[in-house]
Amino acid sequence: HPEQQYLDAMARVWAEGSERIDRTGVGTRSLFGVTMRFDLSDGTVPLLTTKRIFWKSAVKELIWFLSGDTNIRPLVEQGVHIWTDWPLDRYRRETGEAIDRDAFETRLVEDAAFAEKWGDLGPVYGKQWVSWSDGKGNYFNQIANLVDGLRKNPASRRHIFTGWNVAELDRMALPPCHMTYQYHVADGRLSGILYQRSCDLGLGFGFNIFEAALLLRMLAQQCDLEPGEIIWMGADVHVYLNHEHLVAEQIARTPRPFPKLEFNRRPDSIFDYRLEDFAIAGYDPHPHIAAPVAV
Ligand code: DHF
Ligand code: TMP
Repeated sequence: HPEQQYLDAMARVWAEGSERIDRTGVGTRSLFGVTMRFDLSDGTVPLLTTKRIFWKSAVKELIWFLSGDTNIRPLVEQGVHIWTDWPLDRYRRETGEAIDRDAFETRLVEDAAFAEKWGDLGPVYGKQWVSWSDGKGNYFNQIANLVDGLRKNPASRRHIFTGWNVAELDRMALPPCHMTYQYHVADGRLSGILYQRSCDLGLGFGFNIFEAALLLRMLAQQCDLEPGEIIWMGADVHVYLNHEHLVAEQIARTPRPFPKLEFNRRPDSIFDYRLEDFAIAGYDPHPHIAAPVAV
């Protein structure tokens, strides 16, 4: 089963990873340089089955990236809480106010001015993907250029977009983790590589690999190509020390078949997808396992 690649990586990082105190202070075990490959040609997508992944949240996050937005307000409005901890942390640090998470989210939704001031992550993914600035008034839509390039010059070796804008890193709440994507067309099939500089195997990975596969399927649909493979290359691949229960439980489970993704329509452009366009069929995961996120 292709999910075994993930379970093996988890077990190996836990058993052999070098232990260090990381930026968050939680501590991790980490290995450097891990590769996984997932075949998408049969219509399946790598949505983990050894623990439920809230895949609708992942779809909403991907659509939010493509909208160019970097403010978490629209995510919170849609019931997606995965980014709340970072603006919340900044708010608490800068105001000294001991606001709880729910109250902070309520304020973001109800108060537009508050959300503008406190809900923004800085020039993260969305900004770099669709309106990378050269600082001289020129903006680059890397995603539109990618689609154009795949259509007009499929054999190119330059189908790349990246969030790693060196000039703006210091203004980002977090520098991009899933940072560079490259695509390749062969025999009418689209394949992709995601280079992830830093990977939280317990929490982030399940979202990151699924969204990379979704994006590939969307690009294939827009460019009239068949899906090939999604290849994942992780650099610092780690498990947080407070995820021991997650590792133990998850690697003891047997993976079930990956679900299939179908599109309910063909949107006019890569920027017009909505949640209702995605149909995930046959997703029958083991139960969710809660684990704390290191901020
Ligand atoms: N920091 C760290 N330490 N790990 C991350 O994975 C991470 N990911 C970020 C931002 N910073 C990060 C953005 N993506 C969750 C999933 C993805 C994500 C952030 C958080 C998460 O907490 N997932 C839980 C709960 C999901 C939910 O409530 O919907 C999970 O069990 O999947
Ligand atoms: P870092 O910036 O110090 O590397 O910390 C980022 C942490 O967040 C690290 O544990 C990796 C994790 N992460 C993911 O795994 N996937 C993601 O999509 C994001 C945003 C973060």
